[in-house]
Amino acid sequence: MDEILRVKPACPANVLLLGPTGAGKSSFINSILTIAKGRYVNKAYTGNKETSFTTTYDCFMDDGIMQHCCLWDSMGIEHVLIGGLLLDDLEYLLKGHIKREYTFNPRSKISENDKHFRRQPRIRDRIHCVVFVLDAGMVNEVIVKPYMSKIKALQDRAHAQNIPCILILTKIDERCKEVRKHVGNTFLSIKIRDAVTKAADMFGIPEGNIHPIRNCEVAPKIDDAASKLILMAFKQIMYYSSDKIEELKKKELKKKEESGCILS
Ligand SMILES: Nc1nc2c(ncn2[C@@H]2O[C@H](COP(=O)(O)OP(=O)(O)OP(=O)(O)O)[C@@H](O)[C@H]2O)c(=O)[nH]1
Ligand SMILES: [Mg+2]
Repeated sequence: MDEILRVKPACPANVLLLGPTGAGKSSFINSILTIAKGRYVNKAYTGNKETSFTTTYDCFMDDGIMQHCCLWDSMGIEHVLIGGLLLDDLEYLLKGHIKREYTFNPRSKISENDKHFRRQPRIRDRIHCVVFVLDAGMVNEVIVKPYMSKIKALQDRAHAQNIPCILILTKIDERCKEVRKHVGNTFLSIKIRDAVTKAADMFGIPEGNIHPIRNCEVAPKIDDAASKLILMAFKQIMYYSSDKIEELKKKELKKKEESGCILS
């Protein structure tokens, strides 16, 4: 937690959570808020529905470890062609065009005349890190296949803008019974190691950027082993976001110098 507190980006880090419906995006936000507060928090509504439970774009901030971060909860990805988060909306999200409280329409992208559309986003409005959230039990070619093309396309959009991507594998307690008994067994579990290796292969994300976690809300007590895994992921999210903000600031400064707006 001390290391996270030492990360002080030039503006709050905007972190966008993406992933299939029911993967645990909203639960991950609640987990970080829970650890930050030291008690259970349930601000980002979670639940199980066939279509996305979260339909409104919302941002979560807090004090402590969350003081320099906004976690953005978005609508889930669905494997059907029309449904869930649209690629066009994602493009706008990444560039910071969509304001808080926009309700996604899975049939059509946001209109540029919508009151939630920001015409000229600044660096502080852009997304600085993308976090893909996937159920560890889904890391299996057959199950994840219908989602693959959509997830890859989302990844491509983030890569095109050079936005760092991290992958969170949730529900490790359901993937391995030894982990269910004690989350401290995570790095001893062959099943979890296999899920991480497979995910790295399938999505082309380095293993160091993949974090197996168990969300807090599923246990009767907040436990240290589960919190540590979540904090490790969050620390990397903060480091990467901070680097991205620095890069954007440098680029903006260079542009201003080149256009003669300021003396170099
Ligand atoms: N066992 C277990 N259940 C989890 C975990 N994380 C989330 N869940 C459960 O999975 C269900 C879906 O979680 P959400 O956080 O609502 O998922 P989401 O990705 O926000 O889903 P949408 O908003 O529908 O896109 C909830 O019932 C959670 O309690 C976990 O680590 N382990
Ligand atoms: Mg949700």
